[in-house]
Amino acid sequence: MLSAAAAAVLLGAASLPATSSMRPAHTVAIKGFAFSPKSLTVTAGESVRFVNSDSEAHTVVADNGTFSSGGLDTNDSWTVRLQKPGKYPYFCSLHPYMKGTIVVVARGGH
Ligand SMILES: [Cu+2]
Repeated sequence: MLSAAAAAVLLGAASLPATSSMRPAHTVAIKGFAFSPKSLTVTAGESVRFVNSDSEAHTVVADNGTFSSGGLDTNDSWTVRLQKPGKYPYFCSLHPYMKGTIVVVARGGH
């Protein structure tokens, strides 16, 4: 049986609203030409916010093309929500040696 909160998340997944009241569940810092944490595990549908703290611009691009942030200048942030469980390696297209991974696990598996 679903709680009200879980039902709301499911509704959100269907219509993809990016409301400001929805706080990101996870943050990845981009600092010193690296993603931190380098590997992050989230539950399907949770938000992952990337914040660029470097003086250089960076991007966040999935190896498989699932997502692409576009250029993030200093202090810019960008949020992605992945609905499909799986492993999502990503990199910075401006500095391809910058790599990270988001692992998405299915909801309700615990
Ligand atoms: Cu970069």
